[in-house]
Amino acid sequence: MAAASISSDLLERLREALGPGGVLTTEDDLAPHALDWRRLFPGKPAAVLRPSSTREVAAAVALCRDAGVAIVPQGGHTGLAGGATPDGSGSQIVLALGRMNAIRAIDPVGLTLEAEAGCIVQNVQAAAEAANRLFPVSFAAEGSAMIGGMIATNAGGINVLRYGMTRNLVLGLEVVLADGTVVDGLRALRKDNAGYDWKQLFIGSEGTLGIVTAAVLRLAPRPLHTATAFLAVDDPEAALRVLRAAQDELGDTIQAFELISGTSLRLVARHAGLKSPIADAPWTILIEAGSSLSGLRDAVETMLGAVLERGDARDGVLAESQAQAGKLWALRERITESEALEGRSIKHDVSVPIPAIPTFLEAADRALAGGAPGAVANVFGHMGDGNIHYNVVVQPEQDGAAINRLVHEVVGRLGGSISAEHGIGQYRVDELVAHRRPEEIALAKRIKRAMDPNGLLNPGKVLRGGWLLRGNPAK
Ligand code: 2HG
Ligand code: ZN
Repeated sequence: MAAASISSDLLERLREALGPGGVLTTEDDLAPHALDWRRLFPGKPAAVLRPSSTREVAAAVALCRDAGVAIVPQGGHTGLAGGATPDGSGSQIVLALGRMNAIRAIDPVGLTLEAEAGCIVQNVQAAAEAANRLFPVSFAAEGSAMIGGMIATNAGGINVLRYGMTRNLVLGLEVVLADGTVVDGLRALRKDNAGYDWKQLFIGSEGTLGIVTAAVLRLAPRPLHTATAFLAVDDPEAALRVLRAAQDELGDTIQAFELISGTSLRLVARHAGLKSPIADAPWTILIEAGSSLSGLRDAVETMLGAVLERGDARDGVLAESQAQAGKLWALRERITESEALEGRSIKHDVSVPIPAIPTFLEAADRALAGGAPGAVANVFGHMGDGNIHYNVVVQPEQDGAAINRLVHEVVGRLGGSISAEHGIGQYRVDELVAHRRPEEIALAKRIKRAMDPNGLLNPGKVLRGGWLLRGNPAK
């Protein structure tokens, strides 16, 4: 079947540039690329391109630019903000990077790894591990998510507390610009202060400024020992006290500090069949510490003893083995899929200053009880980073936009962010404008105009389109 609204001439040229397997147009071939993981943002690709090299990406981008056709870059499309699916017009081309999946180099002494955009995150972790090093970015979708998407969304995950977001772990970047120019900044340098750090513009820009084709990633030494503890607490205030104790007593060895509500654990029990080792706790905390020095386990045990004795924690278990730690982590990692099986949910990926988390949760619960009776908040997240996933499981008739406003109003009041780690995509485009200062939006538009003057890179994501082609960035 001929692709929808792009010319056969363009298709012909793309086939010449990418080879016959590099251009998909049948409905069956397009279908897997048309829908995001949550099935919230269905689109209609005109075609799907599958380049196998940076040179092919550049050729495809240049051809689309000449034809005035928009491109939507796509990795493992596990994103939660609809950033990687096209709109429904049938006029946008998806550029799927999965064939570019080589790990080009690994340097265990320089602590760097060079990978192409289509590498699965888990494969990069495994390659680092095989060299006895750690690639620290880790999140539930790592088995399908790709390096390009991870960079384009500046992915966070469970180890941000110790290693920072993706932004902190990219040393060098190769990108294809909107006109097809390849910019090769694949430097494996840990210090590089020569001029603008332009790669940061592309990290977290969700494919709206250029297309990431490869990166040099920062590795870390692998902690020889880890200790994983699971604790029950009465409320988020108590969780905050435990965080303080962990900071005081475990110092820089803490690599994850996750807060999990009783509601989340009930969802995981119901849909994934996994049981918490601590029954009926209103809140639980999953802490992981790592170190190459001995004595880590003793330190975690001492910290647990102290918080139990003070009554900050009610109950606690310390994993006896890697297998047990894995079981504790499964309780955390399977929340998202369990929530999806429960029904429709309105997600809020918010951050507030860490000490404000209890206030946020109390105020959001109050707003929800008043404005959306019967809705249940599935609360979990990266408490050590101030990042809470306040996901509201709603009845079909409930108004998602109104719930968004209620929760985000509280976030705004507390000086927080409406997207801590998932990005804006198409999900939060309108809300971004309401939650950033006009000068910030105007600056973002100036950058977009400079990088993508024809508005052909992932249009409608992060910033709504239209203004660019009307010619007035102030609109
Ligand atoms: C996580 O922390 C992910 O597991 C997904 O960021 C969160 O499902 C969500 O809202
Ligand atoms: Zn998260």
